[in-house]
Amino acid sequence: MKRIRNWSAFLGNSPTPVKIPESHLVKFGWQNAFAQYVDTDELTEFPPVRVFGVHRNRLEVKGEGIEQLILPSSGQNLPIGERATVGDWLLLDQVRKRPKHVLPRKSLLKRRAPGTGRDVQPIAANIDTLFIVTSCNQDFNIARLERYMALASEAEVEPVIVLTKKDLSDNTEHYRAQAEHVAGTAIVLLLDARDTNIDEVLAPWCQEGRTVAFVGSSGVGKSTLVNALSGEERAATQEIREDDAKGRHTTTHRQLHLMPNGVLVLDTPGMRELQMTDVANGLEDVFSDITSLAGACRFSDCQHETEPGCAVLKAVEEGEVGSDRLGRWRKLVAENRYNSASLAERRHKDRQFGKMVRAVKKIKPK
Ligand SMILES: Nc1nc2c(ncn2[C@@H]2O[C@H](COP(=O)(O)OP(=O)(O)O)[C@@H](O)[C@H]2O)c(=O)[nH]1
Ligand SMILES: [Mg+2]
Ligand SMILES: [Zn+2]
Repeated sequence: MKRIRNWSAFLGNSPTPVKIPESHLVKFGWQNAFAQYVDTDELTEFPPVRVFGVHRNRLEVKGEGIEQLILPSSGQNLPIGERATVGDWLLLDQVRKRPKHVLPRKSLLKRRAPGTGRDVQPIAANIDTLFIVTSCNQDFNIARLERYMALASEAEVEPVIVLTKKDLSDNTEHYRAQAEHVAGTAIVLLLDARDTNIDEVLAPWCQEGRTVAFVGSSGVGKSTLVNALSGEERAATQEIREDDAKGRHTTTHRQLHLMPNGVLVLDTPGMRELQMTDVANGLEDVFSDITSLAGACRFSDCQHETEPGCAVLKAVEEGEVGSDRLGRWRKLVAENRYNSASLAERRHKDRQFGKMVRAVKKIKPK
C-alpha cells in the first residue's frame, strides 16, 4: 500500500484548516467540516476514505493513495448512521478492511426498503445539490415536485428544479411559474438539456469537489444533462435496471462519477422510488404556507377537515391556498405518517427482541 500523507496540517485543530489543493480528498469531495470527526493521531491506521461505489458485498473506497474494495459495515441492525452508503466518508480500518466508523453526514437521502420490508436504508450521503428534473410536458407534475422537494429538505440537500424540453412547449412560463411556487427560495432552471452551454448553466453547483445527483422520471433528460457535464456519451449507456426479470429487487449498483471538471455525480437508481418516510420536517418546509397557517387554527390538533375556526380552510376559501395543494399536502402527510408509524412499531419490536436476547444471554451458563 502506498504511503499515506501526513494530514495534520490539513486536519489540524487550527480554526481555519489549511487546504491542500492537490489533495485527493478535496477532489473526492472532502469538506473541512468533516475534519472535526477525525482523530489526527490515528490517520495512518484509520485514514478517511469516501465510498465511490456500492457493490453486492463490497464498498469501493478512495482516499489519499487508497483505492480498494472493502467489506461493508457488518450487521443488518446497525443504526443508519453506521451503515455506509455511496457518498459516505468513513475512517477505514486498514487491517480489517472494513469501515471503522462512518463520519457524520452533511446530508442523507434514505428510503424504505423495497418490498414489504419497512427498514429504512441509507441511499446516498453527502450530496451537495439535488437536481430535481422534470420536463415541460405531460411529465410535469406538481405533486411529484413537492415530494422531491420535501425529500431534499429532509435530507438537508440543496434542491435545484430543472425544467427541461423548453423547446417543446409554447407555455414554458406557465410551467416555470408553477415550479417556482413549489420551489420557495430554491432556484428553477428552464432549459433545453441538449443545448451546448449546459455545463455553464449548471456550473454554479457543479464545481470541483461538489457532489450532485439528478432525480426525476425516466425520459426527462437526466442522462442528457449528465452527458453535458461529462462531455461524452456516458450516462446513456449506464442505464441500470432496478429489478431482475422476475421483478425482484436486485442489488443496486450505486456509483459516484468524477467528471472532467471535477464535479462528482451520483448515480443512484434507487432514488426513483423514494418513499416519504420520516419527512415531517421536509413537508413542513415545502408546505410552509399551510403549516404556518395551522398555528392560527382554533384547535391545536386541528386536522383542517371540518373544524370551526380553521385558518387553513379559511385560506382555501379565500383563495390564498389552492384546495388542490391542501389535498396534496394531506396525502403526503398521511403517507409519511403511515410509513413512519410502521417504522416506529418495528423499532419498538426490535428493541424488545434485543432485550430478550440479552436476558437470555445473561442466564446462559458459560
Ligand atoms: N427536445 C428536447 N429533447 C430532450 C431534452 N432533454 C432530453 N431530451 C431527449 O429526451 C430523451 C430522453 O432523455 P434522457 O436524457 O435519456 O432522459 P433520462 O431518462 O432522464 O435520462 C432523449 O432522446 C433526449 O435527447 C430537451 O430539453 N429538449
Ligand atoms: Mg437516463
Ligand atoms: Zn385547521
